[in-house]
Amino acid sequence: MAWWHSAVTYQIYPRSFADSNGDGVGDLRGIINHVDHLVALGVDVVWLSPIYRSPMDDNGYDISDYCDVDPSLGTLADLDELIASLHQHGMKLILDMVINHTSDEHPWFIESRDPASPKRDWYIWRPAREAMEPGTPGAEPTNAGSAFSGPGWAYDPQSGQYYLHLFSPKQADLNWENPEVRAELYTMMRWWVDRGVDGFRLDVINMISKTYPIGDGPAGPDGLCYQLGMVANGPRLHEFLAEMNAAVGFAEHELFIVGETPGIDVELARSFTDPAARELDMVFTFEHVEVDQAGMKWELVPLRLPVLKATLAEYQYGLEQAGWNSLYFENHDQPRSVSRFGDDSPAFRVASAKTLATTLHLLKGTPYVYQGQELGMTNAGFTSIEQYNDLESINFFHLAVSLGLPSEQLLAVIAAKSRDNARTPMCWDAGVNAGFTTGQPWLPVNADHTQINAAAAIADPDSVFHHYRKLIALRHELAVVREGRFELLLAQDEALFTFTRTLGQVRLLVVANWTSAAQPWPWGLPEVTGAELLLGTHPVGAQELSGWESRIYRLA
Ligand code: TEU
Repeated sequence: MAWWHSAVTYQIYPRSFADSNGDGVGDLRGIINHVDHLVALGVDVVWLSPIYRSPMDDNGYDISDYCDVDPSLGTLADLDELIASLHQHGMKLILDMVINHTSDEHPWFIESRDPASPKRDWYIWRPAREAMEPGTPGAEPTNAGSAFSGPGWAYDPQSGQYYLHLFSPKQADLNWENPEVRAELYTMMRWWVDRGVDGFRLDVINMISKTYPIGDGPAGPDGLCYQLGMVANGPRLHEFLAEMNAAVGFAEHELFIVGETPGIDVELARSFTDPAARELDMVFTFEHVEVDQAGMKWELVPLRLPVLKATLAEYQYGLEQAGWNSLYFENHDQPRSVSRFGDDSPAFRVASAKTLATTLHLLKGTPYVYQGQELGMTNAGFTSIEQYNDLESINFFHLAVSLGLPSEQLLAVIAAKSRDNARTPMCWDAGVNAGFTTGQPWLPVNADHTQINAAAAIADPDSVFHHYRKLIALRHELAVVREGRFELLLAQDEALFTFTRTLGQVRLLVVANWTSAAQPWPWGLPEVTGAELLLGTHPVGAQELSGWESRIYRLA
């Protein structure tokens, strides 16, 4: 059994975790100062969102130097100290590796802009669309759209051609068809392994192999094709992943490797994470975080629990024989789950945050806790576009306004789904700026930090924090939680999420009420008389479940 089968991972978004020098931006020293919080929670692996030198167009997912730390976040020495501190406490650290694209300020790209440069072919350059004046609207080589709205090609007057950028124009896609590019990236990744890093989260890794020739696709309202899948999951993906695994020594060094793979299905997930393939250990899939949208993320639809259950169950069953799941409801790209899937009203915030955690952490796979999730932090509640920092949200707003959509409606949708909901500063206490900084925070602190903060949660034995601590301890103690076979029950129930986990003679039953209304104890569940209640959110009384109540039983 791989070591990460019993691990729980904690994701840190460095800009928003803790600021140690009062400049309003979180930093590595701030993380070092709070390692005790991670120890108290009991997590095993820390995933750091990008800390490399970057113009911060996309908050670090636009790297200009892979082998240095951005001065706004600290120094290489700080990172060494953090790695040493985590290792000293028995924890591991994985870095976020963004190798589908670099910043347009990376020396490689700057060189590549010269058509005669040996690095020209390190990126994806194309001439303007036939018979079109380069640099004019519509002259882009294809109608590929960027994930951040607008064309996915940018014109470079210096070389008279366009380069591909599936994200912002300041994130130029690398040409992985070029073996020099791959070799250089593997060398860089080995450099980090030699420095003590225990693994990587690989950003949009299923986009490194493009499907060529890149052509026009079905046009959206602005004439562009936003189906990234058109370009992703190319024919050489497995080859590149296996090559990277061998070249960097993923399996050899038992590194923790999780790939972010938007737009894949369960078959692809199994093919990437089957240990026999020696490609990835696990992947982040997106189907379960797209159940409350129709097509694009901004087209909201009400969550139907049977749909979410079916999606999660498909991956539980699909990766039972081979492969391994990543379990998450939150990260730096998703809104806060208690506001999205739960009920963040004062009456139900704590119970729903706990019950979302119970449901996720008792599934089979490696759970991810995103900073603040262990406190039940809520969405930001921004009301004007000026409050946002995230280019995905801002660009979408302006595109939609230009297409005639009313800004109030747009602000409501963005308030619900924006990535900035996850990026507001971590709330450490009820003080000024929630103890995040002594300066002016780069993003507003949640107004409800006076109630929702780490100090209050740790002081309250019945808090969301201590519920997470108990769930993490259950995974460490019980093999059935780590390895038990999953079975969904009452699949069509609109209110309850119930399932069992079985390993040998040991069987667990999880019953979770995903509504704010009390629900009668359902028919058809295994008998709980004589069962041991391992963890519950409410005092167990009547044959009913209170709003957002959940229970974990070890059946007799
Ligand atoms: O995200 C890729 C990705 O799938 C996201 O764009 C996602 O679809 C979107 O944010 C949902 O709102 C990764 C990183 O996690 C993200 O932070 C980066 O912006 C992006 O890649 C480019 O590096």
